[in-house]
Amino acid sequence: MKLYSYWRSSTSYRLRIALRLKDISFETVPVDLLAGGQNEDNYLSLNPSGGVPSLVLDDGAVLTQSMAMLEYLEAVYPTPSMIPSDPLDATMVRAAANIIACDIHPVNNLKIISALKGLGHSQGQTVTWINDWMLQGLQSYQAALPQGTMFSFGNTPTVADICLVPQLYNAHRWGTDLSSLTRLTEIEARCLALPAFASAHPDLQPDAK
Ligand SMILES: N[C@@H](CCC(=O)N[C@@H](CS)C(=O)NCC(=O)O)C(=O)O
Repeated sequence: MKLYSYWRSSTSYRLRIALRLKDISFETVPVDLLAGGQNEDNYLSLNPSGGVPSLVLDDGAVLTQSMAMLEYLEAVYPTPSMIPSDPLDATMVRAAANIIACDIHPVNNLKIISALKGLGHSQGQTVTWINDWMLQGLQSYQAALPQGTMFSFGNTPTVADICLVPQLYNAHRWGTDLSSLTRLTEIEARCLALPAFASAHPDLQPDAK
């Protein structure tokens, strides 16, 4: 498998964690988002949305959209599981993951921030924008968690944690005030103690700068 990705991309980070958790070997193909690699014709032919990640399977099939890719990996490589088998539990996990994937990430994506700057907003204003959406979404995520679990849901990581840890990486990077979110930072520390999460960290990727 080839994972087209960018070291600091949180959606790419989700895929790296899942692939490592399931012990699936893959090759990293860097796409430099700051140099516009996502908008070059050869990349757009893989992923017409101009975003990373894209996953090219050994038979040449191209998968896009990180949440759909996580579902694919779970279906084809079910062990260890990252989505509970009980439909109600699975829905709770997916709902928390989607707070990050649908409510936080899209409004903070590079192309949105560039568009805000194009409309005349300053760097300071866009950082305030990023942090406002991040805090609001992460507070909702924390409120959605059951009490007393080691990870977001239960005692093993799920797709919710796989979305949470990359989002918290962004939160640290942009200086989001996490003082009201200690449950999340405790879960983050437990996740990062696991080799699959630790080895997926942006700083350890071949294209890290
Ligand atoms: N919903 C897509 C989003 C993909 C996406 O936009 N990824 C970001 C990086 S985290 C990106 O490539 N941004 C490029 C840009 O905004 O130009 C997914 O989950 O895969």
